[in-house]
Amino acid sequence: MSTETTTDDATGREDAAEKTRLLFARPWGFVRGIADLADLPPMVGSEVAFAGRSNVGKSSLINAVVGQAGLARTSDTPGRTQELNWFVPARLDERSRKTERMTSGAPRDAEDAGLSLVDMPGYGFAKAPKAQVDAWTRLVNDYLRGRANLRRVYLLIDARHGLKKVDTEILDLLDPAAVSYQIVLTKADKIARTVDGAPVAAVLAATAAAVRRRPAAHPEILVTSSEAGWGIDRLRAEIAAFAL
Ligand SMILES: Nc1nc2c(ncn2[C@@H]2O[C@H](COP(=O)(O)OP(=O)(O)O)[C@@H](O)[C@H]2O)c(=O)[nH]1
Ligand SMILES: [Mg+2]
Repeated sequence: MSTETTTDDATGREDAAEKTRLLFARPWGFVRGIADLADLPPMVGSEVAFAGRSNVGKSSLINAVVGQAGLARTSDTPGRTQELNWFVPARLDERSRKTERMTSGAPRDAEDAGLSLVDMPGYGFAKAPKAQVDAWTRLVNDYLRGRANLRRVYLLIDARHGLKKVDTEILDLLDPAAVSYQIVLTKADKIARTVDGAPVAAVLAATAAAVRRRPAAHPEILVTSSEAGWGIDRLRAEIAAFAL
């Protein structure tokens, strides 16, 4: 009995690893950017979204996860992307089960993959006019509350700074929306030479303590560096598990 269970577990792990590998071996592409809720794409498959301050590393993390440097546009200029951006993988070739080559017209299909990644507009950039902040809040709030297929929001926090007041305001928005969210520390390479170095451990502990009582927060916090590749495989595996 126990032997059977162990074998099943091992098979399950192998299947999950293969599902992850196949999902991110596909060429991913940008499908849509929206600034208005009226333009939301239909709910197809699961969605996983990346939120965080401008410049925290959202686009870089998406690129690292899909293994495509230029997919989501990264920038040193904060506050440029005021849109929700959708990314989905190319459809699998059913006969060979190999990925199709990405050409500009390659078919991309959230239904086939059962998953879309959403790059959310950054917040917290300095000197934003109130009207822009209000528009951002409305867009994000409506998206968070109206998206039944949104399985997880990864809230990115710069490992150098930890949670700031503006991040806490986002947590206050996420909790009542009842969307499961998880904190991801980014740019860990900027404070330590290893993924579990002492400076990282300190921010990790402080951040975990800050979200402990938050109802929709996933208790575990991920440490990543898109630059060094830290935490990327782990994140891939978690995201692939959401694919339908
Ligand atoms: N050292 C380091 N720099 C990073 C990392 N991730 C992003 N960056 C840099 O931080 C800046 C902002 O990244 P970006 O992904 O555009 O942030 P976004 O505004 O949240 O999408 C860019 O200059 C990136 O090269 C990382 O893991 N390590
Ligand atoms: Mg970005």
